[in-house]
Amino acid sequence: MNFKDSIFSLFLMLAMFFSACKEVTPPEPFGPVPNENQMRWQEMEYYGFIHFSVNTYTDMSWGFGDEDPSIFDPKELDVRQWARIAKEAGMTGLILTAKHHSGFCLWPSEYTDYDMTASPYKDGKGDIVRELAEACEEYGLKLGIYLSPWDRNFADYGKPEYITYFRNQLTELLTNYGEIFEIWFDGAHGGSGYYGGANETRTIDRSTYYDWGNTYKLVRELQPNIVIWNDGGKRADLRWVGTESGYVGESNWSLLDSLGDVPEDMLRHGVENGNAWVPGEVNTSIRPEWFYHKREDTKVKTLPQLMDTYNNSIGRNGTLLLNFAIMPNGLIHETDEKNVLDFAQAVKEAFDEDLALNASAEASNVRGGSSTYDASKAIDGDKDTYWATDDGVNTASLTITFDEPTTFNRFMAQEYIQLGQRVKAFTIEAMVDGEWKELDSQTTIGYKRILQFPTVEATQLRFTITDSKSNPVISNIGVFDAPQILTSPGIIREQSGDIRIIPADDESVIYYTLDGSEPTTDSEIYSGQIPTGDGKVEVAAMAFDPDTQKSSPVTAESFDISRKDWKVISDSDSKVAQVIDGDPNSYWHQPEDKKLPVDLVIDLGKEEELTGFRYLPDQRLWSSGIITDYEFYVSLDNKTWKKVSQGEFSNINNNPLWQSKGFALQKARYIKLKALKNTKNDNSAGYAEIDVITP
Ligand code: FUL
Repeated sequence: MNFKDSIFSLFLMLAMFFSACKEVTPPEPFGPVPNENQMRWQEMEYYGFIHFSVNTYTDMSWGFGDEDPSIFDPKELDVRQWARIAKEAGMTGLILTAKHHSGFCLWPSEYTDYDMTASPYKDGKGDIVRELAEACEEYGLKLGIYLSPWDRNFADYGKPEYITYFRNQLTELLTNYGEIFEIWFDGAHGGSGYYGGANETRTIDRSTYYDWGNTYKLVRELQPNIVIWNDGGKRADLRWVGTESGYVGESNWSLLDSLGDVPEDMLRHGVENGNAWVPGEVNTSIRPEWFYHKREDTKVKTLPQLMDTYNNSIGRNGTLLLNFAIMPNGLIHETDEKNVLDFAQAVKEAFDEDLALNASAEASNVRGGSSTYDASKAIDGDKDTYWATDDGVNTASLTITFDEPTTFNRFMAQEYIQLGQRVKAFTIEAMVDGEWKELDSQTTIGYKRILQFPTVEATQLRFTITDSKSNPVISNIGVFDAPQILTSPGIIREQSGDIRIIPADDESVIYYTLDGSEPTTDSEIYSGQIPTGDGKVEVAAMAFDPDTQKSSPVTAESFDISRKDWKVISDSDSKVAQVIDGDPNSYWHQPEDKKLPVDLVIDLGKEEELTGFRYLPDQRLWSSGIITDYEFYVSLDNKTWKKVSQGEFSNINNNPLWQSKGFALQKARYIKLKALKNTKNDNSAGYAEIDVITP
């Protein structure tokens, strides 16, 4: 090599050295990004709700505000039990209904007597907010507060005076109990209430009445690290997802751009090009309702239901806020504890071993060719490192190669959302027997996306981003082999009185009992409709997989008298019988020309003794005609009617479940449900089912 050549090689080496050392700049943030409080909150992922108030003692969904505070008497109250269960369940915090719509305060408030000082608990010296703050501290949980803006007790609710009262209470709660991670301003404003004895209906304009701008300012001054949840009035830090059933849309953008009330569809999916970061929180109860009702002891969500909730919330770029309804004695029911801990165990079993961690990864494009942003950063289990592509490269793929053929059935991806939510569409494929097989094709990712699919054995997995708003920035990819969980069957009783059991899959065997006992593999095998006669019947059923010898949780349903001889006589429409056909998914609506109030009259076929009735609204998403205010009548001759119940179906707008109303024993051949008002304040009335309660 001559001198010229050596100089040239030296230059070349130096040039290569400097280019290797050259810092490749990280991607610029794209669009709105989470602030620090939202980021901290997002990483909490899963936390609990506690519903407890005077209406726990009256068996109501909402207190009216006139409940005697002395009924609030939790003899075995132990908030450490709540905190222990939450911690063991893997939760990161607890949000307490410090004041629900009843107005009753779970702390001694300087500004009202309708609080702990009027309760026999600890002779009026109790402070449940303080006790829970201490228990949360002990168990390493964060504390959140639900303070209902609607107060059905306060005499001045509806006037400006209430806003001062509300802010005073807010100040007490956000000053005296340490750090609060989230404040929950419920959007329900039902109208009627006790209001200091006025017993009337008051309407407010929820976008202006609370002067949210100044209320938020106060909140942030008192708790700089807090996140604000508000489902109405004014956009806050977090958004409701438009349902209390435990899921958010499959496409879920953490963005919004509306300032006032947001349409339900946007709540569910966010807004792709929204101008503000407002991520979704999935709030749902472990029981059908938020407050404790003994009748729901057999209705606690089971492991497969909770797993679905997990996949449809945390697995869809949401957080999960799961509610415990405290019993009148002050404790969480043992079934709720068992089911939530079984769920925690199952989540651990499903996601503890990330099969991608021991694999290798290669990407079709790496930002600046730099090792800082290469594919390995997506499978290193470190949330602070990421794989990114060059600016302008919005489609790319990353292939994971396993050391040996690997079985899996779950895929998890996370975007590095500190730089914005970008991915619009992606596909995953597995290399099975030498060929790529598509496993799933989906839309958004966000903070976390989990996909489930039938188990495959594969040597490679390819993750392809097919559309993105900007160059993708992926912080984590996980691959898991989750154990199978069998889903419980559904049970309905048809109008004929026959029982129909609906399996969740084709392979399992269904075992059932009709005497209230737990089914086992010695019980009867279901092979078709079961005739059960006219009386009441208790059915319990489970699915069993003969291959794995695993069984599902038991579904238990109690049915009242059969509706075989019933006939809806207030309308001759051929479809009207859908309201008594036993199928919760069929429905009937009053003809459009009928205005509220409108009656639905049923002939029971013979005289019966009744102690209540039940109403299930149309179960379709965003259905119209959901009745909120009603009157219920009975008659022996379809001429003389007696009103035996009237009132509201409290939380039916957000949670359209079976509504049960009891009354003193009545003899009746005819029943009449009069719909007075619905959730949308228009003239429609719809029904999925009507039933009665007999002694
Ligand atoms: C709803 C309330 O009306 C329910 O009672 C419950 O508190 C739930 C979390 O929010 O809107």
